[in-house]
Amino acid sequence: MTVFLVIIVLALLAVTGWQISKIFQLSKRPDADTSQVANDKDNHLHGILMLAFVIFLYVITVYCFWEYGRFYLPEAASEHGGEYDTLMFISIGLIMFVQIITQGLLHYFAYKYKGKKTQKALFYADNDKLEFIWTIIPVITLAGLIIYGLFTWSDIMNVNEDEDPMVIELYAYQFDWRARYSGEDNTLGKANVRFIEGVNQLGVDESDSYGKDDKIVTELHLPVGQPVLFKFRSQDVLHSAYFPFFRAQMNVVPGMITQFGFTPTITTEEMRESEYMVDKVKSVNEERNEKNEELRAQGEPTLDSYEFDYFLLCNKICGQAHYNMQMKIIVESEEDFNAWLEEQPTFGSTMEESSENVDRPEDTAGDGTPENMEGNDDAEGENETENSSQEVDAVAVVE
Ligand SMILES: [Cu+2]
Repeated sequence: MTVFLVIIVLALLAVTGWQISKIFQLSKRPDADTSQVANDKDNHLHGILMLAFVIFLYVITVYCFWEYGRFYLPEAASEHGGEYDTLMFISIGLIMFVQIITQGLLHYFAYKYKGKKTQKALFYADNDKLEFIWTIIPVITLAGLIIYGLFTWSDIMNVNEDEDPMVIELYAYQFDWRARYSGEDNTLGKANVRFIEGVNQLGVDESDSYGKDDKIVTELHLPVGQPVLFKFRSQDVLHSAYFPFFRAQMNVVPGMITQFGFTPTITTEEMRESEYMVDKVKSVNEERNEKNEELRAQGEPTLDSYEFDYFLLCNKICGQAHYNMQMKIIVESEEDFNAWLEEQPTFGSTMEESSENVDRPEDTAGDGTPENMEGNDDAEGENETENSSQEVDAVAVVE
């Protein structure tokens, strides 16, 4: 309704403006120039406006770089990140250089050769030499850029199997991530959404021996300096795994496995101590403190102070809670990583535990009547207990 009213008001304003301009035209002196054809004065004004517009464009460009340049990401935290940044800076630099010159010339010529009564346009059919120059220069430049881009692309995308990368599956679903480490054998067990049941949230094939030692976790830990190969799988819709600090992104497509490999080079701790991050964290916390004063005055709960962490984000709008689809990434030393991984339960042990719980309903049901349950052959009762115990486990994994 409000939108409808706003549209009506805008339409009425437009009609008013049009009527006012008509009144101005009627009130002009009879000897004034009412011709629809632009005269020298109009052309001069348009020429000046063309110049003013390009100056405005340049000023706003410089201002944006100055003001928002600080939002650019810091040094890449992965091995290939530097290559990626160089490719991007060279491309942006080249585009900016050509853009500034051609845009400036375009507007300057519009001003310089503005229409004049005394001036007649020259008929000039073509010039082979000029056409050759303005074709061959972009062709060479673009071909160079594309070839350089292709080499960088294949450098980044081709995973060097000789480096023996650690294989990790990243599993996306509305609206969260899970990571599955491939265990001692560095081979992921087969998986399929059809196997999703109870605690087996990722649908790992229980009959595949490679899957027994897989470890499913809610937080991604990576050892610094170790090549990692990610295999992406989606449960439902199209997602996109986005690691901005590592300059990596890959679509996560239902029904197929996509992959991307990189080597993290900066630990979470090192990134926290970097000059860039210290400044950023400080400014975020200053803002939060200001906000907290307001919140305190209103008697509302205050915000926690911010600490930097790497995150895996979803970069495809995949549904209502897409904005909140993220998983913490911790890059740490190999010893810390190994100690952490050691503590995580394997898929095999999780499944065993869950089936044990199903076999012994008294453990989870806790109603103190195991004798009654044991003596009860009613299939319905059994199923009920099975479902409830699986639910308890499923919740434990999700949390
Ligand atoms: Cu998503």
